[in-house]
Amino acid sequence: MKTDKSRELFCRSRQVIPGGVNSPVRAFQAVGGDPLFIQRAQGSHITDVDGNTYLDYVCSWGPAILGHAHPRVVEAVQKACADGLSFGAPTRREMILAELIKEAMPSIEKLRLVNSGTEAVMSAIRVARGYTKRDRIIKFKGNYHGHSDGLLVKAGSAALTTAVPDSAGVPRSYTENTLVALYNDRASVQELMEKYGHTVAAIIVEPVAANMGVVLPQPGFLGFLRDITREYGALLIFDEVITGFRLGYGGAQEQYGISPDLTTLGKIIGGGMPLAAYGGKEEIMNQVSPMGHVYQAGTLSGNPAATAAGIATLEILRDHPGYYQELEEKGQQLAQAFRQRGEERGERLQVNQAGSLLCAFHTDRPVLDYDSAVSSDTQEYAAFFRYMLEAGIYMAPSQYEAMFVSVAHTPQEIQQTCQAIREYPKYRR
Ligand code: HOZ
Repeated sequence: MKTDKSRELFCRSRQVIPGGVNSPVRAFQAVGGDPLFIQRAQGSHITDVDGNTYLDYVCSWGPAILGHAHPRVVEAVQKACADGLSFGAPTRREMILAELIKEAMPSIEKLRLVNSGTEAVMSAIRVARGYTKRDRIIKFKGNYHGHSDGLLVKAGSAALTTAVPDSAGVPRSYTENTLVALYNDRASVQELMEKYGHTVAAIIVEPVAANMGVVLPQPGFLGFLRDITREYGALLIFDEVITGFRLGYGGAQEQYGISPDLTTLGKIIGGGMPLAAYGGKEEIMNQVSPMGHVYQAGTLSGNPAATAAGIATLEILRDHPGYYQELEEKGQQLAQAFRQRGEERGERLQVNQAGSLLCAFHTDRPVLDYDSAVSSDTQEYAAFFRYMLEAGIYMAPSQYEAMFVSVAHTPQEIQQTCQAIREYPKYRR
């Protein structure tokens, strides 16, 4: 496989962009080799600048649930662009997208559109603090909520593989109100709440963790968080940037039957464009300026092209409820292929899957939390990643990300992937 052009662009990029990338995981540091520079993507495939085409399981890290460049989404964006790219004034599309989101997630009575998941979470936390008049928050070790200062504490995603779970450049005073509990460990939450509960503004959680690989909530864990936050008058924030509109049209909150006070969304709601949102109970969201005293603003918030992509994507998903069953089946088939390989070859493999999100960890410990996730043999993952790439299949370039499946992956492509997974020869470079 020729990758000369990617390599050349990577060399040039490194001269002007730190590490040659605009988001660390893209640099392939966790798997070795140089990143592929992508020329275009269509449906379930991406093509690099050297002309190599791959079956894509990164799916832009989640947004491409319909596959890349869905014709209806592209057409909606083109139409919006022709009318102007940004106005910094209200539009009909913003309202329609907000209505669609509210309809899908009854816990969201009002919402604000922003540009990225990081911004959505940062704003939701500010609202929680403004509403409760409390400063502390609790997050979970290995959960990732974007790169705002107060949340870069024991974070997941590339913060995990680049060894900066606590980033330099974040003053200690910015994180002293961030308490860290253990995912799926009620006792650790209970302990913090007993000590600090009446000063805790919110507990924020990825309802299905998808930034330390995929880790499912244990039965009752999310319900426990709902109860304990109510008990102490704190808010429960579901970070559904990844799970929203992916686990089902109503997100993880619908799947697990839990109604959070605030929700953050991103990825799918922008249909591939930079768009995110935070929302929740009306009384809480009415704290946001200009109604209330919690300030949050943005020149490109509710951008016309991004909202057009989001509306088209959500309308397609809403009108095809069967897609979610198909995605679940595809996820199960891929998970089963990993399990079969593990059993047949006596390999240490733990497979976690929730709908179209999945991850195979190279460890013999069931993966329920951060510590079990990092017991995974990342060199083994790196070898598997390179093998899959050679087989024309593009996986996340890190053990600690999810494998994303889209509506565009055909049954044949899933079978082809399952075969490649099963046939993975155990080798190391
Ligand atoms: N935080 C994202 C993965 N969980 C990274 C996205 C990107 O590099 O595009």
